[in-house]
Amino acid sequence: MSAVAQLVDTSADTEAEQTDGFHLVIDALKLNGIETIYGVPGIPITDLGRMCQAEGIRVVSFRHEQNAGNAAAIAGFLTKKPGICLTVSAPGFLNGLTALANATTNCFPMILISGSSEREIVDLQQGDYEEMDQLAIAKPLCKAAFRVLHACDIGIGVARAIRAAVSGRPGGVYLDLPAKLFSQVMDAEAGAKSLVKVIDAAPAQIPAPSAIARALEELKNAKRPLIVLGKGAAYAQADDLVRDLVEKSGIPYVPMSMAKGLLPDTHPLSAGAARSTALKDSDVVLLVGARLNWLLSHGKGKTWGEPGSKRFIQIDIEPREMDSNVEIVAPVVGDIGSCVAALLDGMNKGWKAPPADWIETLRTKREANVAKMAPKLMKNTSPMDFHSALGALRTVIKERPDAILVNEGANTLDLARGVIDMYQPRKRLDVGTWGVMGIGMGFAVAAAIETGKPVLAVEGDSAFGFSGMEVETICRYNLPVCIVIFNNNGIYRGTDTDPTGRDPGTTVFVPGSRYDKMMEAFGGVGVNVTTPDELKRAVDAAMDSGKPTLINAEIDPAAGSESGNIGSLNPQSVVKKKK
Ligand code: ADP
Ligand code: TZD
Ligand code: MG
Repeated sequence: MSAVAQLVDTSADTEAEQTDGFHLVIDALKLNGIETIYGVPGIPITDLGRMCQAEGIRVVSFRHEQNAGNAAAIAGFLTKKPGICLTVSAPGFLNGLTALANATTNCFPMILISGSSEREIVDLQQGDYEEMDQLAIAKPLCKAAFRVLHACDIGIGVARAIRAAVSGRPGGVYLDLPAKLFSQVMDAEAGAKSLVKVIDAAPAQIPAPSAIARALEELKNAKRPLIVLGKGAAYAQADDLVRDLVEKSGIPYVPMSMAKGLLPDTHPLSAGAARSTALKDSDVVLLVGARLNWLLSHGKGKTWGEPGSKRFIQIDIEPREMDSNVEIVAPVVGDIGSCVAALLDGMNKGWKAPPADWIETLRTKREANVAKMAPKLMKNTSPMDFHSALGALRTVIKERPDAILVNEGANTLDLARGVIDMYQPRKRLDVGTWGVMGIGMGFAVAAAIETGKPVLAVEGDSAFGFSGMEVETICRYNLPVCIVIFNNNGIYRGTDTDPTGRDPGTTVFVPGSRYDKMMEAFGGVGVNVTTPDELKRAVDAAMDSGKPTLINAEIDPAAGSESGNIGSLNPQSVVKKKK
C-alpha cells in the first residue's frame, strides 16, 4: 500500500468516530442521572431537545419558561437532584431567570441551561439575534454561573453545575451554552473521556461534637422547648431521624409550610394549631432547616414574646445563616441527617422529657383552636366561603394522603395552609420564601412527573392566572392533575371599585369567569361547583380517573381579606386626600 493510500485509510477510520457538542451535553447529563428536562424549544436549542428525547431523556415542553423553571426547581426539591430547565437565549433566558432566582432563594437545586449568541458578537455588541450577555446577568441571581466555550469542556461544565446546585446549601445554577458549541466536533473517544461523573455530589457534613454537646445542654435546661421544622428538613429526606428526634425528645414542634407532613399534622406533639402560643411562650427553640427570616418574624418582636425570652439553637448546612437576625446560642452546622443523628446519639446517653405542664398548655390550646375552626369547615352553603370549601379539600387529603398538594394565592394560600392537614413528607408545595405567585402549574406538572402521584393544585383565581396557560401542557402530557380555582373574582376579594367609575377596580377580574372552560378547550375535564359537597365529589372523580381536571369553585367575592394573613406588611398612606 502506498503512503498516500495509508493516509486515506486512516482518515476514513477517524471520520466514523466523531461526536459533537449536542451529544456531549446529552451524554454528560445522562452520565449524571438526569432523566428529565423542563423547557421551551427554539434557537439554538431546538435540536438539543429533540436529540435528548431521542436519547431517552424525558423532555417536557412548556408554554412559558418561567413555568418550566418552576417545574425544574420543585423537581430539585423533591428529588435532591438538580432540576434542569432548558431555554433559548435572551428573552427565554430572562423568563427562566425568575424561576432560577426563586429556586436560589428557596434553596432548591436547579440548573438553568440557556443557549446564547456567539460570544464575539455579544462582546462587541454587534446586534445578534436575541443577543444578551446572559452570564453576567445571571450571576448575581444564582449560586453559581458557568459558560462552556469548547466541546472538550462540556463534561467539566455540567459536573461543576451539578455539584454547585446540590452541595452545601442547595440553589440555582446557570449554565451558558453558546450556539456554536453544539456543532463543535471532537474525537468520540476523547469526548467520552472528557465527561465527568460527579461522585458524592452533596457530601455529608458532620457537625462538630462540641456543637452537638452545646445544643444538647441548651435543650436539657429548657423548660418550654420547641422544635421548628423548615423546608430544609423536608428537603434533607432524613424523615425517620426527624421523627425520632421529636418523639425521643418529647419536644413539641411547629412545621413551616412546606415541612408540614414531615410528621403527620395530627401528631400528638404537633403544635401547628397552637403556633402563636408555641412561638411566644417557648424558652428554647431548635430550628431544623428553617431560617429566621420574615416568615418567622426575624426571631424577634411580639411573635416571640418578651425581648430576651428566647434562646435559639439552629441546625443548618450554611454556616453564614447563623446570627443572621438574632444571636444563635448553639449553632449546629452540618447536614440535617448527620446533625439530628448526632443529637439522638447524645439523647440516648441520658434524656428527660420536657415539663408536662408545657406539653399540656400547648395541647389545650391546640384542641381549643381546632374546636373553634371545626364548625366553619362543615358548612355546606352556597356561595362558599374559604373555610367551607377548604373543609371539603381537607377531607380529600385525609382520604388520599399520598396526593401532592400545590397551593398559591393569598387567602387561598393562608387558609389552606392552616386548614388542610398533611400526613406525609414533601406533599405540600407552595409559594415558599418569596410568597411568589406563578409557581402553580410548573410545580403541579413536575410533581406529577417526578412522583407519579396524583396532584391537587389549590389556586387563587389570580395566582392561577400567572401560569394558567400550562393547562394545555397538563392535558398534552395527560397528567393526573386536578386544579381547583378558588374563584372569588379577584385578588384578595372581588368587590373593589374604581372611585372614578371609569374602570374596574385594580384587584378585580371579570365576574363569574368560568376557568373550567379553559380545561375543556384542551380536552381535559372542566367542572363548575357552588357547594362544598359538589366540590368534594368533583375532586374525588378527578382523582379516581386521573384525568386532567379543572374545577371552578365559586367563592363569595366578599369573603377574603386584603393580602390574606400578611395585610400588615402593606405600607399605609399618611396623606388624606382633599375632597
Ligand atoms: P422555611 O421557609 O420552611 O422556614 P427556609 O427555606 O427558610 O425554610 O430554610 C431552609 C434552610 O434549610 C436553609 O437555611 C438551608 O440552608 C437549609 N438546608 C437545606 N438543606 C439542608 C440540609 N440537607 N441540611 C441542613 N440544612 C439544610
Ligand atoms: N406578583 C408576584 C409574582 N407575586 C406576588 N405575590 C404578587 C404579585 C402579589 N400577590 C400576592 O402576594 S397574592 C396575589 C398577588 C397578586 C394574588 C391573590 O389573589 P388570589 O387569592 O385570587 O390568588 P385570594 O384567595 O383571592 O386571596
Ligand atoms: Mg382570588
